[in-house]
Amino acid sequence: MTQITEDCPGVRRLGPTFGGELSGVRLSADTLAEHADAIHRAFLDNKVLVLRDQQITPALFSAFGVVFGEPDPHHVIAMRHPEQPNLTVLSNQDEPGRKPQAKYFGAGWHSDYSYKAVPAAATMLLATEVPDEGGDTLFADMEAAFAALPEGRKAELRRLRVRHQYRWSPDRADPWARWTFLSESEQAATPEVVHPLVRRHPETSRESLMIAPRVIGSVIGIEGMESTASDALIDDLMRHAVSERFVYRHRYRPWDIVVWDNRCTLHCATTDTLAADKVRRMLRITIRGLPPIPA
Ligand SMILES: O=C(O)CCC(=O)C(=O)O
Ligand SMILES: [Fe+2]
Repeated sequence: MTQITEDCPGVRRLGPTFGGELSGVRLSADTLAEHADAIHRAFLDNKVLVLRDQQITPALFSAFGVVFGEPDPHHVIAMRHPEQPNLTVLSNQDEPGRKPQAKYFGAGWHSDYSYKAVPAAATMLLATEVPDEGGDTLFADMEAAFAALPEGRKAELRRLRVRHQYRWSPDRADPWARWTFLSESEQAATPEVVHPLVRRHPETSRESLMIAPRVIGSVIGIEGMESTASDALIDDLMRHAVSERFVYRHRYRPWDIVVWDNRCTLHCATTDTLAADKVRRMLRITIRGLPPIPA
């Protein structure tokens, strides 16, 4: 059934509580400015916004990113696009100069740059090479997940803060394996930071859970809480947040643009289970946010 979201004409709902496909937009250098407001509004309303069939150049994709704010390229320098410094190139293939782990970038639930003092606002991918199957991205609606909790629980959670540090690693059993993936200066650029567990969105004012799995989501634990209790709380919140009723699975078509709001969603790449002969390449832009606002 095609459902049009009430507040945003031209948008078809994709996921259970969020996710929208915006139609009627063909991006070009001439039309970008004219569409910018509608795109930005649809992004805020839908949290994950999809535009189909946008066969555009890296330069135009880079210009598209600026609609959402100031680009903030990934700290792993080897992943950057050679000509467009704001773009990262994601690939599940062995690419020159890259560590093999880079093929599984983002496999595991997380919110981009949650391990930084200033996390990402939006991230967007342009799907330049898409396998015939697999390589989907999963998204979870962290506003809906928070809203579904009992009031007493919400009040308790609003008082907590979470310790984050960049720990992404394909080795689930060894969170500190990140040190083999990052250079010394990249390590120095990612010290521990503390963020509220419940954050308020700076543009929509809605509350959402800011949590991710402990090892792969760059979360160390709840501030001031003994580790067994902290681990149990985080695992429990994660089970809740990524249950089917809050999750949208995006299956890519070539030249999809997918833009997500890291301030109210989590996402998870599935490239770790994609067969090596299924080629998947994406251009990626991440937009700088603000320090998270406690709810
Ligand atoms: O490749 C994907 O599906 C998502 C990768 C990711 O986590 C990101 O680009 O932030
Ligand atoms: Fe990510």
